[in-house]
Amino acid sequence: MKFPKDFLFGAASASYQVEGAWNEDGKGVTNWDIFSKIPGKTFEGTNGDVAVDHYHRYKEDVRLMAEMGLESYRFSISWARIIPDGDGEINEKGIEFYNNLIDECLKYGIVPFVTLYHWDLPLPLEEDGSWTNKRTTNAFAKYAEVCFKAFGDRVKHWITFNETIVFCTLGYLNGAHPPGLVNAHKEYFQATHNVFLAHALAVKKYKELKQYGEIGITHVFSPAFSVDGQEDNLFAANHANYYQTYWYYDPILKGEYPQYVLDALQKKGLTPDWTEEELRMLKDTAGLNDFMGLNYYQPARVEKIQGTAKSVEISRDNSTGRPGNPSFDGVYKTVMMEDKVYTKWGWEISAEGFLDGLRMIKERYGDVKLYITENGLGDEDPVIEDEIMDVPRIKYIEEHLKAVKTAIGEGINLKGYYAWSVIDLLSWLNGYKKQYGFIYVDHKNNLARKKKLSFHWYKHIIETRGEEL
Ligand code: BGP
Repeated sequence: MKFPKDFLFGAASASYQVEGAWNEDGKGVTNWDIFSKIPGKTFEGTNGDVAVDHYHRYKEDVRLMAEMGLESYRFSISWARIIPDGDGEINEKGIEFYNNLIDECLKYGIVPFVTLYHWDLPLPLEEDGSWTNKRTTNAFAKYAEVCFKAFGDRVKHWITFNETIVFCTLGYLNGAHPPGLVNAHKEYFQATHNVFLAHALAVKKYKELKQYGEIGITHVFSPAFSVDGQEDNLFAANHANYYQTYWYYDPILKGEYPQYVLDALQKKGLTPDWTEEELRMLKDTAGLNDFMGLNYYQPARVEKIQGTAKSVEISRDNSTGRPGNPSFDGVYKTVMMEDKVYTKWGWEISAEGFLDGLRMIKERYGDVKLYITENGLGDEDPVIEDEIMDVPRIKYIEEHLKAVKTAIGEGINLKGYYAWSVIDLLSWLNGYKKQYGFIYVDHKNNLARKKKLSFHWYKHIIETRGEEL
């Protein structure tokens, strides 16, 4: 079987992780420009000031993507390039950069798939309460509208937010992302609600503009499975799915929050401040959302914590996705299992978990259109006689594409696959050491680009539309 003709083979990046040019052409300062420079916050103090200089080298990068046969490029817009202070004046130079990038993609027939928010927030908004303040929600709606009007004639695929769970968990519970708060439970839930509301406002605006493209959101997809058949662990896995998946997907796809979580929040006094009007807004826009983007790296293997364990403060080292952390409410923890396979960074490799998770999504949300907006292997790539022999990455993507194929065969409505990442880039907490790209960046040689083995492999997969998978 070949992948259907309308299925997009793509790859992804995010502004802060690739662009660099952090203070050029009128760009405003962002939360990450500041946070990454606080000692101890990032791996070996790395930051995105230069990143892989995509801002200046986008033409070369897009040409390489075209050579690879890439059908679609998922990238994010840096809000602070468009509106430097978050909700004030528009910076024409920022508009110009993304116009150029979009046009460069279109020149080669590469479909731009644009994320509006991949974590870099203009500093004035960050300093005014970040996502706990509805000022940020409203500012986002305005920024989204500016982008729709500037780019919507050519961009027909929009993602409002990337992985709300990650920037909220790491920002408000673990202290590992801005604003760097720890165990701020109330703020955490408030921030998630304000993001869902911002998403709804943007979706509504997009539909009003009648640009006839599609808009959705991207969430982490980390389905939870019990470590065994024991009742308390099965309970824990279900509990984890409610907090880690349904809390994030339900307001978008069903237009309401899961009652199971709402009840617990009410008991604990953690219910976000919201109005009837806001809740109605979620309800009214749920049907307008066109798709759900899923970023899948690994499933969660879950075990019930016995007794009255308390949630603990989690350091940066424990915030990099490796299992072993307790849930914020002390109900369960994620664990590593002996019979599973893990990457060098302790992330489980499981295409089966991917497929089972997709089935779970279909069961709960029906026929919703899905894109895999990220999936890939973080590794230290072997270099043999000057060639980057990233065979483990090829294996990883191969297995996961096979799962996608099986899922499509089962009637799951999957319309595209975006490998993370198109090019080696800055990992938020792992610096440049953890590589994901099809294109290698030589940090010892003026950031020169080089094709990896996986580049040629992915090109072949795209050319043959995955027939051999
Ligand atoms: C996702 C993010 C990406 C990217 C990826 C890999 O959560 O959306 O931006 O960072 O994870 O993560 P890491 O670099 O930590 O391995």
